[in-house]
Amino acid sequence: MDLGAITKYSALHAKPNGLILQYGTAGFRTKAEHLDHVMFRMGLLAVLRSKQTKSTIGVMVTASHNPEEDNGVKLVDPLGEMLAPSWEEHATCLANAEEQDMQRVLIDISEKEAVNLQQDAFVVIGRDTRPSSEKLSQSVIDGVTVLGGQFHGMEIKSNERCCSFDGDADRIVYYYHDADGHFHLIDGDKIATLISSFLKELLVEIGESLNIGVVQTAYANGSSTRYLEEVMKVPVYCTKTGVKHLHHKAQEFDIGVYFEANGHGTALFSTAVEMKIKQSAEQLEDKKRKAAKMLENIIDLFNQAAGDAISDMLVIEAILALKGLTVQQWDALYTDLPNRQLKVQVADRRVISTTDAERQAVTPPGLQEAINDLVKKYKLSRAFVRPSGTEDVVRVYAEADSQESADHLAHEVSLAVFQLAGGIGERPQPGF
Ligand code: NG1
Ligand code: ZN
Repeated sequence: MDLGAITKYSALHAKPNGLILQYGTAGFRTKAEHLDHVMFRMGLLAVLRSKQTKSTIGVMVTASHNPEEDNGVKLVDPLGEMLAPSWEEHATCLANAEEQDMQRVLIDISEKEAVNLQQDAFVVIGRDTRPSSEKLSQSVIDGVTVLGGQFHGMEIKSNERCCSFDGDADRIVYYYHDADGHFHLIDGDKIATLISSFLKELLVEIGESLNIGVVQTAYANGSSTRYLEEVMKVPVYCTKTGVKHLHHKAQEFDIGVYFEANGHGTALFSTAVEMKIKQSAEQLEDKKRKAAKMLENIIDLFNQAAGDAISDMLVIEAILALKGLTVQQWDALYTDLPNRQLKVQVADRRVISTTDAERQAVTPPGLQEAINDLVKKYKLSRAFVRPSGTEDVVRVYAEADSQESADHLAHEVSLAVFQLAGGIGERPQPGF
């Protein structure tokens, strides 16, 4: 351990006097401006943990759904698990050590945990896109480097296909940056489109007339619904928000594909379908047999863990490879209608009740009429409001033929909610 270098670099990431933080389930989480020293020190700690386990350690810089001015850091053990409890204590000790005690704390941890300092160390660092995250992850890198560890920051090259999971890996989205640096999101709607179209093609090839249906929520982009119904001729159904509602509906079909726009989803196959396909795979000839085998494999992949982002990814990757589709070609299947989602604070969000899979507000009186009148002002427009099930807010969704119109419509609907459903705090302001 080059103690001289550690002291020198540590001074560049100095700890504010008297600040005490505790490593909890979410790691360290507080205002971003208080976290620089914590990041540097967690870089150091990750190297020690990596040397001790002779494995890769993860460091994730994020405050998840906390407000934008917050940030946080969490260490991830080699099997993707939470940091071992004794190391959580070391993390707290190290983060709270005053500058002059840093060296001693580091040596203590190394001795207590019998860390072989000669061992190589490897740390994978992830971060979110909040404004403070780039600089803070650089502080982690400084910590890793000063202890001689190697690290990996993933670079996104233009036009390269990327995908991300959420924290518990039950959501997936794809994305890429084009040559002009524009970000393109391929959401759950496009994923459902790719998967259901492919499954339908296989069924046609095999010659089986099994029914297939796609289940969406009101948040599905209008273009996706139109494409599925009009181009792919796949029936589409809408349910309330929440995977359990989609799952339930999808069980009504031989093959039910369901996705929320935010990437929760999977494909379900009835037992009858599985049997039929397995039989077909044995009996059919050549091309048909190949298609049946393919379908059998896809069913197996989804059945291993329904609703799991890794199965979704494997199926998507297989489909893209088999069809020879680039991510750009997939993205170009249809163009999303510009849309905007907003939140409104109200005294009691239960005053809003809905029907028609949350697309129509029944109460408070007059709200739906107001929304209808606003929607009429724009082209290709649609808007709805619903009380969130997970946050104390009313969610507003609007889409229209241009981003400007979608933004305006969402704002006007927010004002209607504020006025008619007991808004609290500041009136919704235009602009985002
Ligand atoms: P609420 O807060 O009820 O809108 C959100 C998501 C749901 C679902 C749940 C988590 C949106 C608009 N809503 O629900 O789709 O993912 O969280 O289970 O994305
Ligand atoms: Zn999740």
